Amino acid sequence: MTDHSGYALVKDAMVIVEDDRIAWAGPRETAPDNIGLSKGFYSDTETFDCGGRLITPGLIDCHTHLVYAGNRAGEFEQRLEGASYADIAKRGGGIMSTVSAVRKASVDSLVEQSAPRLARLISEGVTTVEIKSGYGLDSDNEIKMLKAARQLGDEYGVRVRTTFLGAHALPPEYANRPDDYIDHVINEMLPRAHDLGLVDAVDAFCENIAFTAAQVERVFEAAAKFSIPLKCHAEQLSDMGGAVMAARHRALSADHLEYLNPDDVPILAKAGTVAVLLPGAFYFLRETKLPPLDALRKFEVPIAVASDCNPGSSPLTSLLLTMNMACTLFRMTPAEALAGVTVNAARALGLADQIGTLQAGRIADLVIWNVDEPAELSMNIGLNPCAAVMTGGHWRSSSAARFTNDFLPVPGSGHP
Ligand code: DI6
Ligand code: FE
Repeated sequence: MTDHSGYALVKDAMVIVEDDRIAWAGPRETAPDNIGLSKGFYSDTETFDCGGRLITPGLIDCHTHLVYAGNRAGEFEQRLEGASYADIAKRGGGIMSTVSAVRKASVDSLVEQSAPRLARLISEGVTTVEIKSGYGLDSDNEIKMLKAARQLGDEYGVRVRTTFLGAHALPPEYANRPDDYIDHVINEMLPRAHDLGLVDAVDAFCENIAFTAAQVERVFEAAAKFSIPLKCHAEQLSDMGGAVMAARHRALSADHLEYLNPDDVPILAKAGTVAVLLPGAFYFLRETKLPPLDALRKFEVPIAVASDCNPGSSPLTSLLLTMNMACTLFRMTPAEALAGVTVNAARALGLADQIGTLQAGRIADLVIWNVDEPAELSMNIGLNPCAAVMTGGHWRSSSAARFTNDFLPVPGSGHP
């Protein structure tokens, strides 16, 4: 007998959608017969029999750098010959090589080059994607990236949250002057991007190959003046104290965390900061130090899981494969992995009251899966059992048409 307790799974369930929202969800036999009646809800509604298939919230990829130009296949080869990710960065490759490619690209070219990555994610039931800037490293180019991210969301009918990551790496114009660059981020880049309404959150790379916790803290103080929510790349390659500093600033999330000291975990718990784990980067960089999973569980820090889709450390465009990696590499349970790409990912984006659960009042983003058990979503490597996707109360027709194998959401029986 499979234990489904961790999933809050409801057998023989019904979801009632009204406009763009879930009006009710629960066991079919207890479905209210009066919901929406005042609006003639049942007279003009369509019903769909999902044939007993699993329904989950739309998946949320809460940490990506999927807008970029070019590729870093050469670095992949160099690493296979023994160079480390940090060595390559110190030689001016790594993030800086993508910066050169992005600076040469137009918004349209960025959209065109990034679209296949987004399409691949959404083919697996992703309905919300966070996309960071961070490969422009000056105002115009960071803004260009954020515009490309928003345009992708509009074109693909997926909710895109844009994060300003100006403090991702030190651009060549500011070589050996990191504090001057931070001044520029604070005084010029962030205010301009914010004025254009392009910044949903602010992130920074706190790392020995990037910025210190004190430098990142200055960016966070500037963001706080605009009331912009915070996120932090912390403790990926070394323990720089970024996660604790981020928690002190009540950041939505601290991301990566392989080198987080377990003794610091209670500080994240107290702040309500989500731990976003990125097993794709752990895998691709052949990291061996595991994030402090036991301490995160013990202190009940919400754990999200994301692709970190980027050209250097995680060229990963599958959230289902990311869930598999979270289980196989981090020993997370399949139920934790599913929570990591739904309810906890929503928290990491500050959207927990809108998306991430199948619950009355939430936006009707949901996925119907051709699986018997929810653990299959994390177990399979490369199979895509996504049968149909609804975003904001609408069936995603392109997805249903393009990616369905044996199920199409056509009106059927099941009227209450
Ligand atoms: N950590 C990461 O894993 C990505 N950025 C970051 O701060 C990697 C970005 C890249 O290598 O292009
Ligand atoms: Fe990242």
